[in-house]
Amino acid sequence: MSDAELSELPESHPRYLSLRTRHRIEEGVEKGITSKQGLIAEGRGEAFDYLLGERTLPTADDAARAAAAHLHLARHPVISVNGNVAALVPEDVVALAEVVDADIEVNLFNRTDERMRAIVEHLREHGAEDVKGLAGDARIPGLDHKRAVVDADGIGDADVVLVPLEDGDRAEALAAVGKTELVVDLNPLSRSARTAAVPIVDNIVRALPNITGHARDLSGRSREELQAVVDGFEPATALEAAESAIRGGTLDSRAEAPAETNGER
Ligand code: PTJ
Repeated sequence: MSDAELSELPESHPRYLSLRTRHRIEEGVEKGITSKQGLIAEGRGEAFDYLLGERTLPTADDAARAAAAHLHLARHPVISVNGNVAALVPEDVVALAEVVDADIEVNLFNRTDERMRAIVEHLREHGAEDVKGLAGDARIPGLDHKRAVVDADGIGDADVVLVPLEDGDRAEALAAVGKTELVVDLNPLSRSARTAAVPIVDNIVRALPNITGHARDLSGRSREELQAVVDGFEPATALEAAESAIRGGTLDSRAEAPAETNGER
């Protein structure tokens, strides 16, 4: 879809948001930010989102709040950015990093120098000041060469990492070295979602602003209050709720209003 076609599409069109999201991914591929595999990943995500009713489940909202509490409690939080995340939500990544004082690091499944540089530049254009990932001077053990590359003073040093749309192997490898993983993935059956301390089964375009909304709301709370939010979240319950919404959803339930959240939409 071209820019002109998108600008002519009324916002009332039932697939407006989905088409706008696709358009961002298409643009990402054209700019050399998103990989071709990213197009396939987006299609898969879209199918899950359709079955979820393109809404934030109450349990996904709880997960977003727990993720925000984890990010506030962290010694060194890092938001990992891949080609899909950079294309879809660059301004939301920058906003969240600012609220929770996190580093932003580009970390790619299909790592090339050109894509790394294009994504760093794209994030800078959207307001990021310091973007990590280019140093690539540390390795996550247990992964093949390129997927293992991280910055020693970024993901290498992080205690909490937000990894949206991660591939399962790397999610497992990060968890194996003791990092707390906050995962955004529309597939509740994926290994990344199942490995995560906090699986947020929601579309990244809704989840990131929602985490930021919760993070703003939780700013200034005591460590005890934040810990209570973390302790009150049950990953297994959130995964079960998402799976059951996907398997049992009907067109009627999909038409229900989205869950009330503290996030900005
Ligand atoms: O930019 P790179 O090189 O790091 O590559 C990124 C992709 C996403 C291509 C790579 O990590 C990959 O191949 O991932 P997978 O294994 O296809 O997993 C992507 C997961 O993200 C799937 O479970 C999708 O359902 C999910 N997903 C796709 N789009 C969204 C999503 N989850 C949340 N929001 C989305 N918009």
